[in-house]
Order: sequence, then structure tokens, then C-alpha cells
Amino acid sequence: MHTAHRRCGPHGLALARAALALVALAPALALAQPATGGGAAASAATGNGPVAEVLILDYKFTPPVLTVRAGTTVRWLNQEKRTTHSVQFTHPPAPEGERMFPGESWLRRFDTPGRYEYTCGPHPEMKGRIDVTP
Ligand SMILES: [Cu+2]
Repeated sequence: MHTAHRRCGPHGLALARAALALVALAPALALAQPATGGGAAASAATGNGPVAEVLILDYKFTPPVLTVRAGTTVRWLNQEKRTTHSVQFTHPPAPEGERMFPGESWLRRFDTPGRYEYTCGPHPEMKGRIDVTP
């Protein structure tokens, strides 16, 4: 599974890293399809589909329940100052996403309608849900 996981850097780089996130995360947008090598623009990787965002701050996913149309890519952004988080789908289950350091994000595209419940790997008390409508 590809993510844009990157190692810790100085906080001063957070903005620059965020600015680069869409480009750097392009491979992660291809989660639902086989990777075919680099060079794809983010817009191509998402199929120009919509992108919705879940923020992570104070050990909470915001919004805790997000409803999106099928074909939407959800981007989780860790806005903590020093805490890492991950996205771990429990229903239906999926491997834990790579840990996000502050300022980093993780993407998953949802093509199939349904209810997707998730938690955070290191903090199972954190709960979230993505409802995907047709
Ligand atoms: Cu967490």
C-alpha cells in the first residue's frame, strides 16, 4: 500500500510539506488500482474525482462521520503538534494506514457505497466513520 508517509522533519517545514502534499501523495491516490509507476499528476490519480478532508486534532477525527459520494477520495490530515496517528478500518477491516506525523496526510478513495468504520491504530479510543452514498 502506498502512502505519502514521510519521516519527521522540523516543524518549520510543515507548511512546505503540506504544499507539496498533493503532488507527493499522488501514488497514494491510486490505492484502489494497481500502481503503474510515478509521474502521474494528482488529478489523474484521483480520476478528477472529489476530495473530502478529515482533520485530526486533539485525538479526534473531525468530522467524526463524513458522508461522501462514491468515487470520492478522503484525505486525513494530522494537525497535531507532536502526536502521530493512523487510520485503521475495522468494518470492513483493512490494514492500518501508515502513521502520519504532524502535517502529514493519508488518502483513501471510496468507490463502493457503504458504511466504513475506522479507528486510529495507536489510539483505539478514536472513532470515525465514512458513509459512502451511490
Ligand atoms: Cu491516534
